[in-house]
Amino acid sequence: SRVLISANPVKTRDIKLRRTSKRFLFRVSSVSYKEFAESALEETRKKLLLEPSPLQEKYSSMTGLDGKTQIQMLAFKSSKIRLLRSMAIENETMQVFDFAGFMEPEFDTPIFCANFFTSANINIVVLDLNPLHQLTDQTDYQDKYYNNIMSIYQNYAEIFPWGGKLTGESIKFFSPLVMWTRFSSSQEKHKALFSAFLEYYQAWLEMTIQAKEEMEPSQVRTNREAQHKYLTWRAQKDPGHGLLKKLVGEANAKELLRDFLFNGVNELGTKTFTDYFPEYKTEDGTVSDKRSIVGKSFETRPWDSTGQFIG
Ligand code: BLA
Repeated sequence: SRVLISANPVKTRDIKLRRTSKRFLFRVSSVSYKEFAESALEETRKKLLLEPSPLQEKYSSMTGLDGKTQIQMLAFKSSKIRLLRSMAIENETMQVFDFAGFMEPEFDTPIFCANFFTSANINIVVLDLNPLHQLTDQTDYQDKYYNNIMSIYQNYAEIFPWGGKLTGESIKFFSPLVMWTRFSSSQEKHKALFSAFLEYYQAWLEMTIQAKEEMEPSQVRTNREAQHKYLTWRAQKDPGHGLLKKLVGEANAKELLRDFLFNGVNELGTKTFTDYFPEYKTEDGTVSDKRSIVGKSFETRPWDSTGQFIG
C-alpha cells in the first residue's frame, strides 16, 4: 500500500552562525520532525483508537540547558500497543527525531524504530522494524514478519545506501529491512526520508492490527523478556546519550532514557544490563563505559536483497 500524504515537512531556510568575529550563512534544507510525528499519528488514528499514555502528563516539552533547544514529547497507547512515543529535538543547528512503538508482551510483533539525527550538513538515519526475537534462533520469525515486505526496503536502497561501519552489537537489534544511512541534507533526501518513514510505519501499523494475542504464558514471558533486553540495551548504550546529556544535563538525560524513551526497562523485568550482556562486566562488577566491545563492523550491508544474512 503506497502512502499519499500532502503535508510537506521539508523546507529550505537560511541559518546564520556566528563564531567570534566571522559570520557564516548556510542555506540548508531543514526538516521538521514534529510533522513526521504528526503524520504518523494521523495515520494511526485512521485505523485504531489511541489513548494518551500516562507518561504524557509527566513529559510534554522541555527546554535545553542552553535556553534555546526545544524538546517535544508525545506518548500514546492503544489496546495492543504498550507505548507509542515520540521525541523531537530542535535548535538552530540540529534536528533530532526518536520515534518508537512497543507492543504489549502478549504480542511478538517487531518494535518500530525511527532515529534521525540532522545537523548543518549531515544526517544519520536508522529506520527499522526491530525484531523482537533474534532472527538467527527463530527463523520462522523472519518468515512471519519480514520476507513478504522486503520490497519496502528495495524502494529506498538506491537513494539511501548502507551507512558504513557501525557498532557491531547493533546488528542483532536490526532486521533485514533496516535502512541505515548517512547523507548530506537536501530537499530531495528529506522528502524521500519522510515517505520512507511513513511507509515503514504503515507496514508496522498493519502488523500491529493483524497481530494475534499469544495465550501461552511461557510465550508471553519470552516476549516480555525479549522486549526488556532490548530496552535495557538502548537505555544503557544508545548512541544518542552523549548529545542528550549535553542538552539537558546528566540527571535529566538519565530520567528521560529510563522513564520515557525506553520506558519498561524498570517494569518489564528484573535482569540487569550485565545479566543480558556479560561481556560488558568490568572486574569490579560494574558496567563498562565502552559503547562497544566488538568495535565497528559491517562495512557493507550484511543482508542480501531477499533478506538472507550474509555477514
Ligand atoms: C550515531 N546512531 C548513530 C549510529 C547508529 C545510531 C547506528 C552510528 C554510530 C554507531 O555505530 O553506533 C542508531 N544504533 C542506533 C539505533 C539503534 C542502534 C537506533 O543500535 C537501535 C538498536 N541519535 C538519536 C538521538 C540522538 C542521536 C535521540 O537517535 C541524540 C539525542 C544522536 N546518533 C546521534 C549522534 C550520532 C549518532 C550525535 C553520531 C555520534 C556517534 O557516532 O557516536
